Amino acid sequence: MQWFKRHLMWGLTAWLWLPLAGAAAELAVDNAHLRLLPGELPAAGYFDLRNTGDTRHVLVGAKSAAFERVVMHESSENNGTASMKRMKQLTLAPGERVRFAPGGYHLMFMERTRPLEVGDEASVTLEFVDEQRLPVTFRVVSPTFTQEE
Ligand SMILES: [Cu+2]
Repeated sequence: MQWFKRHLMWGLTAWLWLPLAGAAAELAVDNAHLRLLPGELPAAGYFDLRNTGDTRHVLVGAKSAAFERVVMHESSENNGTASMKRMKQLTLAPGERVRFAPGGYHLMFMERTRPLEVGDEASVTLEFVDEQRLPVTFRVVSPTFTQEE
């Protein structure tokens, strides 16, 4: 019985880690930062996401213990009016690189669960189809921060 239990545990551990290892090995994130806004306004998450593998990956959302909810948005401008809409998923082809940046794709972090200050780090998990997860550390930046190219 002891033998069986140990092998069952190893089996479960391997099973839990395989999808994560698969995603983490084929996806890379650069320049992850979270722009705070005053008061209760949502914070915006920006980053570069690269698919370094040879299969496609589909981003479906994100989670963070520091916020109640995280949603994916796409900003657009029509006749001078800025708006944003909810994105359900974003597909990255093999070798594709997608930039989450002001005026385009972004993550919206709603309702802080704890105080955050400029200079802090926030742990975020990017979620992909097939239960794949990618942990990313976001640097907390000020409302006026603009990324250098
Ligand atoms: Cu938004």
